[in-house]
Amino acid sequence: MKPSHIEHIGIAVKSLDEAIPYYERLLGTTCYAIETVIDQKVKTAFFKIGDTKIELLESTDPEGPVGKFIEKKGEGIHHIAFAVNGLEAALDDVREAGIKLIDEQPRKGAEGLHIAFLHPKSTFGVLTELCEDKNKQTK
Ligand code: CMX
Repeated sequence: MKPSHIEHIGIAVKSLDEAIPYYERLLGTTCYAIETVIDQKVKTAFFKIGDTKIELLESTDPEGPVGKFIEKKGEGIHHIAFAVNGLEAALDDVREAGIKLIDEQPRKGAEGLHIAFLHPKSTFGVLTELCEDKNKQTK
């Protein structure tokens, strides 16, 4: 497996309304998309910075993964996502390396990406996402 780039960094925030203006000013760009991912119990807001995105995550349910994260650790960096070509093969590599998967199979994430999470307990404490954009294969 050889990721092509950091696809996005996920940042847990209590309020998108409060965080968006800060990031717009910091990055000198506007938020280009807001999307609710119902099954993940989050509302997301996206910014582009080069090939990488910043994904702000506001929980829609205190029992969802981001709600629980904020309750335990407060706001902050929640996960890092690497872009790969061939997500199924990448997951086979990860399995072979003995890394624990949260998602055994790719599933649909925000922006129509195919995604899978690796468990932070086997990735040195960093919730790690692998993702593939089937419409935009990276080199
Ligand atoms: N980064 C690092 N560690 C994390 C973490 C994170 N983002 N989220 C949870 N953990 C740790 C907790 O601190 C806890 O550690 P301790 O056992 O040492 O206390 C442990 O993982 C278990 O946490 P928990 O609060 O009991 O939560 P669960 O076990 O129910 O779930 C996890 C943990 C990682 C499996 C779950 O949050 C998950 O499936 N995450 C992936 C999906 C996700 O985060 N989706 C939101 C993003 C949506 C998107 O981008 O599309």
